[in-house]
Amino acid sequence: MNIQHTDLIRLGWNEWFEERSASDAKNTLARVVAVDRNSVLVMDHTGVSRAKLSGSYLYQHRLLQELPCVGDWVGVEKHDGEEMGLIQTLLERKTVLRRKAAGETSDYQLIAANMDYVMIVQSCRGDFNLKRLERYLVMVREGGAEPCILLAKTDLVTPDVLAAQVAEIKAAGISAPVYTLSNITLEGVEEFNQKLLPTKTYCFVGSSGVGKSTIINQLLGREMLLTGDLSETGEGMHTTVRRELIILQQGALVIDNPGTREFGISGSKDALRDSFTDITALAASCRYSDCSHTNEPICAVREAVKAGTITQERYDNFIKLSSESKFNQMSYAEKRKKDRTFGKFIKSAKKDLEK
Ligand SMILES: Nc1nc2c(ncn2[C@@H]2O[C@H](COP(=O)(O)OP(=O)(O)OP(=O)(O)O)[C@@H](O)[C@H]2O)c(=O)[nH]1
Ligand SMILES: [Mg+2]
Ligand SMILES: [Zn+2]
Repeated sequence: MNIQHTDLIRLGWNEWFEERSASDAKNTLARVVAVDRNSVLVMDHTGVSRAKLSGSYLYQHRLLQELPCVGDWVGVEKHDGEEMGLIQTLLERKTVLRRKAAGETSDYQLIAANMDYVMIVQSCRGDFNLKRLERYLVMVREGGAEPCILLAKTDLVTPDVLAAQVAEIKAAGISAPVYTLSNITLEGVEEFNQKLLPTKTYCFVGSSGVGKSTIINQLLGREMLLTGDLSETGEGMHTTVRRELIILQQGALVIDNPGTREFGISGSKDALRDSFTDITALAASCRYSDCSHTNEPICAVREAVKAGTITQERYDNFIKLSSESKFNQMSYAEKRKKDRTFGKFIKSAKKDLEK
């Protein structure tokens, strides 16, 4: 495969995008580095500039998830002498990180796009939570990126506590790599830094105050992102207010995120299967191939819970996530139906215009 846009490789461009991008002489390819209220900050081979959505783009794309988000590749039309570029196209996304939009809608809010890895950050003290970790893992896999787990603030716990947390992750059957580090003692920072590969994009997620921005500043070797001082209670406060994509000196691209309080899981069966490999392996021995592992006779999963091979907690979490996942699939189907109706509406509206 021949990559024509070699000057974009350092921004994360690769063969996957090259294969899917139509040659388009009018527009310049650029990557979205931040989305602000009235404009989008984009980076291309010449540097950073501002752009806004063109009228025709807005006309054609009405769904929340069709709006550019951090990490997206867009086609920008630039006119000489004009400060603002016009975003005309949005390239297909390789991966996404998304959550259900607030309220009753089946719309999704995109957190970021086209990341290769998602760093799920938890603080060893006060924040470590296996269930939340599993929720994140499902969400990451669903969006197509690779998850990594980062336990931060290791200076706040004893080595025993840290070892127990790592062991708990492994015992839960989670196969994602686990890194540990402290921004105070710097233990683990260099090892972590070396794992980050040039031209790959890493999105950092996790509760507020766990140290995401501090870690990224550490990797940058300077203070660029605002970090928060802990409140009296030791609870984190929201410091990062916008998502942004930053290129590290060593070439990796990182996306910082404001801490997330709750994540609606937008799960698929596949993503769930990947996160509960032990349960899905057992499911093959259930009597019914579509066993829900709740009330069917001869269920290998419930047998395993009874025998203690799978903890009650893990089982409960699996059942909860799979029912949420079913719910979301349903609303996704509904949304598709709505989309089609809306598409027809747009088509007929255009025809009317042409008359
Ligand atoms: N003890 C200790 N404190 C840390 C460590 N890393 C960060 N902190 C402190 O934790 C607080 C929150 O750190 P941030 O980096 O702002 O956390 P964040 O995850 O970016 O938070 P949001 O932007 O709100 O999502 C700051 O006061 C940091 O100084 C660490 O390794 N050890
Ligand atoms: Mg932050
Ligand atoms: Zn079963």
